[in-house]
Amino acid sequence: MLAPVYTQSFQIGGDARTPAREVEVYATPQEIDQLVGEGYLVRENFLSPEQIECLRGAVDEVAARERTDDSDFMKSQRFSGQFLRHLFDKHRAFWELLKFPPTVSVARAVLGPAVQSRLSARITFPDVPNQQTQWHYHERTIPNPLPPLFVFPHSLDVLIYLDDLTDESGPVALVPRTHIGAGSPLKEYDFSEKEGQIVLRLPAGGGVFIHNNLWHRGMASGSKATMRRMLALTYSSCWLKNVNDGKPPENGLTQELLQTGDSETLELLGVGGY
Ligand SMILES: O=C(O)CCC(=O)C(=O)O
Ligand SMILES: [Fe+2]
Repeated sequence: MLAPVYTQSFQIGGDARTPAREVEVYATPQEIDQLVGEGYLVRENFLSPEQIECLRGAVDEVAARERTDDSDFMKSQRFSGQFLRHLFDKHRAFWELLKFPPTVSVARAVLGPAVQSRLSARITFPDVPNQQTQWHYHERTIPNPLPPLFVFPHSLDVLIYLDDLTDESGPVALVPRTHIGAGSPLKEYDFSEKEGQIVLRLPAGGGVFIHNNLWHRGMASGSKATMRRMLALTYSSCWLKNVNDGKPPENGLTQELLQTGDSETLELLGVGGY
């Protein structure tokens, strides 16, 4: 299993009266450099078999609850599959990932110690071929021309796969280094092969960290598609707006955590830390 490799100490605001924050980083300094420079870092073993089972059950439960007869999740050409949002609010099993050291420590190493997170999922289904997403990146906020004091929206997604990522279920593709600078805009309905693209096939429980501006796409499932459940765990500095598609549920489960959680929990939920 993954383990901490080194400790990074952060003194905030140069104020020695505030205790430094120590982060036990679950990656080597070389891996951190690769994530920052190339825009991605692969992990084959985020989760144990027990954790995979538990998270699959939670995804299935929420997916069944949200599926309706008029669900249009198979109809989108650009992003097919069923998308689930605000998952910390929808099932307690996901709380396992709220303070998950193998991911949050890496997020803190590259973004700073005060990060917030959110959790989404994408599910594609057995026996439905050609489920895929177009090329895209997540923080589509960079103006052209670039204003001189523009703050780059650095954030990090951890794509965690609860099923094997194969040619049948649909690998994930990414283009290293496309997260740097303003990049060139991608067009809608772009499924083309990109120069330098990397195609990842991974065992269940593995995944990949990506910078949120990295070009990536979920590739098409094959003619005998198998179940494919992906979790997207997103981290950003806690002072950046924590935007999630879709409305949060009324009386979501995190209401309880907001009442009882410690300061780290509140920070991870986007309350405090700034
Ligand atoms: O399913 C995948 O592998 C990637 C999906 C994706 O990029 C997304 O949902 O934003
Ligand atoms: Fe994506």
